[in-house]
Amino acid sequence: TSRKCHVAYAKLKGYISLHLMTEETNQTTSSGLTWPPTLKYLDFIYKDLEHGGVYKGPKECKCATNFAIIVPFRDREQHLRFFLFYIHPLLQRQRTCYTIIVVEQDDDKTFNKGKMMNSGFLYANSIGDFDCYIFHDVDMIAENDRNIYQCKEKKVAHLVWQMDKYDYEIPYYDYIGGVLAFTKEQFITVNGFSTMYEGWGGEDDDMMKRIWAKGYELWRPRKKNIARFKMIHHNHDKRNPRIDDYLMQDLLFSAISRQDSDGLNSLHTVRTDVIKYPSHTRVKVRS
Ligand code: UD2
Ligand code: MN
Repeated sequence: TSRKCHVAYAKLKGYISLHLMTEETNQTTSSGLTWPPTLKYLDFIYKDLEHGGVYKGPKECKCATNFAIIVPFRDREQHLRFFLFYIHPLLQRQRTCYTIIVVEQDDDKTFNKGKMMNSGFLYANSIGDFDCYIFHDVDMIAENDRNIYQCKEKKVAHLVWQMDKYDYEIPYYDYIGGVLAFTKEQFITVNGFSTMYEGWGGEDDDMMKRIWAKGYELWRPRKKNIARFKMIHHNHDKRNPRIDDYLMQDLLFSAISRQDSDGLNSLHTVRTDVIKYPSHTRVKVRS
């Protein structure tokens, strides 16, 4: 099958109605299934994938692109179950090949999202050659499958524009939370995410400064209602307290001067385990 397959845009569903589907949790559906599906059941649904959440494309053609979907994770099993239920069919409808890599912080320290994402990038790099690395919050569910998951050669792609949490308005222009797509060259050039943000907040604003400092611009799907996401409702996580405001200001103030020494090249995490489930690869990392 040398024919390259490209997304059949017209066949994409557009809106996927999500409202009820992600609010009513731990229900048992009429057919007796737990909702959201258990990880065990998800492994059954995706049993035909190559283990580790690897999709190599439809039979009739060869994928034009191969993506690493990198998900920072800890203590969010229910969100992960929703995420895995929705992301596989969406990417397959978009005719792209991919590997789902869930990077789980494997210690009791404050959550460090930057370190988990950088570790995910290094792991992905060690197992294959990807055209695009998509850093994806576990609780973000695309509402419109015409939001093509993609990287851009010259710009960093931010695939979120409207979110239910903000009444589908954009919070502020240079907001880049949720789902961010880099080519390998872009991510290495910005030296990944800062590893200094222990806890909630700041690492994405820091990344915006890094992107600009290295001469990249941001790209977003412009058409209204394409880059629509639902963030599954959640409270703050116990082990991810908000970073002290003064520390966050200091870190953001020194973001550019620190960029070339704080990130991919200063990551001292330890990979403690890699488990290949049918639905995803779980990479455990001590921060
Ligand atoms: C916003 C941003 C997020 C990040 C965060 C500040 C959006 C859509 N997202 O998300 O990108 O910048 O602010 O840090 O604007 N996580 C875990 N376990 C934890 C804590 C976090 O798995 O205990 C992961 C998970 O993938 C989660 C992500 O980190 O989706 C971001 O954390 P959040 O969802 O608590 O933060 P939120 O929704 O304010
Ligand atoms: Mn969230």
